[in-house]
Amino acid sequence: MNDLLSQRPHRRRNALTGEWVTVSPQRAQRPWQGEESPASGSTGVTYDPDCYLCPGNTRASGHVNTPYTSPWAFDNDFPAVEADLDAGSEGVQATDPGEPSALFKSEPVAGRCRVLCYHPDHSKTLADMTEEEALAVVQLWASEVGTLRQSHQWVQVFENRGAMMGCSNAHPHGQIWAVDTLPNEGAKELAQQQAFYDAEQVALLEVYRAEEEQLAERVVIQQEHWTVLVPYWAMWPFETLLLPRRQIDHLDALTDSEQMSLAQVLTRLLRGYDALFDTSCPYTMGWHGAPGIAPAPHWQLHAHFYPPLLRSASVRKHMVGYEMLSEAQRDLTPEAAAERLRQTL
Ligand code: H2U
Ligand code: ZN
Repeated sequence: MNDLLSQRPHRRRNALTGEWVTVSPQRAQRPWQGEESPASGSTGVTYDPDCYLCPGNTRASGHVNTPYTSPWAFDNDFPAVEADLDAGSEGVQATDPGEPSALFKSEPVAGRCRVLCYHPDHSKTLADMTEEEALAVVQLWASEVGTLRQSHQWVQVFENRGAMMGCSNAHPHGQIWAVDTLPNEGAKELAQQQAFYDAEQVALLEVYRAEEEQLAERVVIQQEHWTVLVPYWAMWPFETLLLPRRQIDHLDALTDSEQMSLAQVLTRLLRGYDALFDTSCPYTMGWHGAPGIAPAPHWQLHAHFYPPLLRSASVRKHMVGYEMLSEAQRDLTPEAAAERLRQTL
C-alpha cells in the first residue's frame, strides 16, 4: 500500500457506483466520548409463542405460519410496494397533473414483498447455522429470485440483522422487495458496469476481483468459487463485498457446488464478524443481481455486507454531518479493516 494512502487524507472512487469516499487515516486515533449502546445477545429461546415468524404461530395479519421445518417464505403482510392491479388503466400518473411543473415528478411503483424465515429455531442466526442449514437458505434465495425476476425488473434480497439495524424481530429472517423499476443503487451500478463492459468487453467486477486477488491486501476470504474483500472504496468500517469467481448474472444461476461453497463462505464470514467485537454483529446485507431477464454479461452478481460497528459491540459508525451533507468519510483504512477481519477468521 502506498504510504500516502495509509497516512494522509485522500478520496477514493467507488468504481461500482461512480461515487467518492473520503479516507482520513490520520484521524483513527482520535479520542471517543460518544454513544456506548448496550450489546444485544440472543436469548437462547428456540420457540417464542409471541414471535410472528416462528412455525405455526399466528402473524399480526391473522395468517397462520406453516409449521415449517426448513426455510420458508411468505408475502409480507405490510408490504412497502404492492402488485400493480391498475396496470393498463390510468393508475397513478407518471407526473401528477395537479402539480405545476416537472419539478414535481412522481411515477408509480409496483412490486411484491416477501419475508424469508431462515430457520424454524427462533434463536439461530445465519452465522451459527451448519453449512447444510445455510445451504437451505441459499437455495431459498435462489428459488425466490428465479421466480420473482421473471416478472420484476429488480429483485432485492436483503437481511437487516440486529436492533441497531432496525430489525423488528430476532427470529432469523430476510426479506425480498421485488419492484418493476430500477432503484437508485441498481441504476448507479448498472451505469458503471455497462460503460465498463462497452469499453472493455469484460465485466467490471471480474477485472476488479482479479486485481484485488493479485494485491491480496484487502482480500478477507478466497476459495474455489468465492472471494470476500473489503472494497478499496468501502464506506462502512468493516464493509465487505462477496463475489463469485466467474461471471454470473443471478443467484439462481449458481451451480450446486457454488451454492455449497457459498454456504461455507457465508457462515465463515458472519462468524468472523461476530468474533470481531465478540457480539452477534448487526448488519445489513443484500444481493445485487442483474436487472431484468435479458442475459447480462456486463453485470456481476455480488453481495454487500454493511455492519455499522466501528470500535466495539456498542460503538457504531454514524453516517451523519459530512456524510449526509457532502460524501461518505472513514478513518480506518479499508486495508486495516481487512487485516482485522482476516485475524478473526
Ligand atoms: P424486519 O425485521 O427486517 O423489519 O422484517 C420483518 C418483516 O416482516 C417486516 O417487513 C413483516 C414486516 O412487515 N411482518 C409480516 O409480514 N407479518 C407479521 O406478522 C409481522 C412482520
Ligand atoms: Zn420466532
